[in-house]
Amino acid sequence: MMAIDFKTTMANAEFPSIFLNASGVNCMTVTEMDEMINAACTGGVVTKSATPQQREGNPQPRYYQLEHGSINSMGLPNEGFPYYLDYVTKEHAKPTILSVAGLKMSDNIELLHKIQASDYTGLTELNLSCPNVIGKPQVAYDFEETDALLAEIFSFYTKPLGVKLPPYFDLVHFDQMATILNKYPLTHINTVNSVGNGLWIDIDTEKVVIKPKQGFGGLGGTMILPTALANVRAFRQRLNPSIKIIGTGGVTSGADVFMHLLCGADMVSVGTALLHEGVGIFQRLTDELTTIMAEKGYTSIEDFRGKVQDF
Ligand code: OXC
Repeated sequence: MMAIDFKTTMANAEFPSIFLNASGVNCMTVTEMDEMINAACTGGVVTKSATPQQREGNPQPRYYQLEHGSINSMGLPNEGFPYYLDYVTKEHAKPTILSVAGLKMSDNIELLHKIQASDYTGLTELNLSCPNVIGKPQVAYDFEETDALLAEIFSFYTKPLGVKLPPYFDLVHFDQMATILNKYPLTHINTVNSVGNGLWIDIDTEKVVIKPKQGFGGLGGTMILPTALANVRAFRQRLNPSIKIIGTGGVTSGADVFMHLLCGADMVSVGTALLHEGVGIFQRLTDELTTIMAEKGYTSIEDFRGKVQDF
C-alpha cells in the first residue's frame, strides 16, 4: 500500500499526523503524554485539562464502559497547571496542545495570563465544555459569557489559542456560536466534548453506573459519532477558514476518521476507543484510512476534506 503523507500544520505547530488523543485520555501524567508522543502515527499530545491547582476529581466509580461508548464524570482530576505547563515548555519530538480549564471565569483569565507570560509558545486549548464539575455549568452553553470571556482574553493574549466546545443540537445555536467565534483570532475549535449528562442503569442492581451527580455523566464513543460529525460539519460551514477544526467524538475506525475529514476536520482526536485499545489504535486508524483512500484513488486528504456531498 502506498504511504500517504498525513502531516498537517496548525498555527506554528507542525504535526506529523492528523491524530491526537482526546484530552482526558492517555494524558494525565508525563509517562502517558510521552507515550502519546512516542507512539506510531500520532501527531502529538493534548494534555489533560489543567486547573490552577491539582485536583482529585469526583468520587469513584466515575467511568463506565457501555455497549456503544462510555459514560464519565471524572470531574477534572489533574496534576495542576504548573505540571502541564512545565511539560509543554520542554522540547518534544512532536507538538503539544496545553488544555486548560478554569473552574470560574477569573481562573481562565489568570491561566491565560500565566501562559502569555511563560516561555511556552505552542498551542493552548481552553476547555469551555466540561460537563462534570459539580455545580458548574458548561461555559460554552452560555453564549454571552463565552463572548465576554473571549473578548477579555484577546485583549491581552497573543499566543495560539483554540477552544474546546460542547456539542450543540440546534442549527440556530451553530449560527450564534460561530458568529461569536468568528470575531476572534482563534487558531482552532475542538468539537465535541462529551455529550453532557447522559444516564445509564444496571438493570440487575437497578442502580446508576457511576457515583457522581447521581449517575449523570458525559457520553463518548460510537453513540456520539453522528453528533460529532454534525458539529464538525456545521462549524466548518460557518467558521472563518482560518479557524481550524479538531474533530472529536465517536472514532473507532478509519471509516469514522474519513467521515470526520469529509465533514471538514483538520485533525481528529480519539478518546473512548483510545482508552480501550491503547496507543496502538493510531497505527490501525492510519492503515484503515489509507486503505479507504487508496480504494477511492485519493492521494492526499486535501482531495476530499470538507467535500461531503448533499443528497
Ligand atoms: N469532559 C471534560 O471536559 N472533562 C472530563 N470529562 C469530560 O467528558 C472530566 O474530567 O470530567
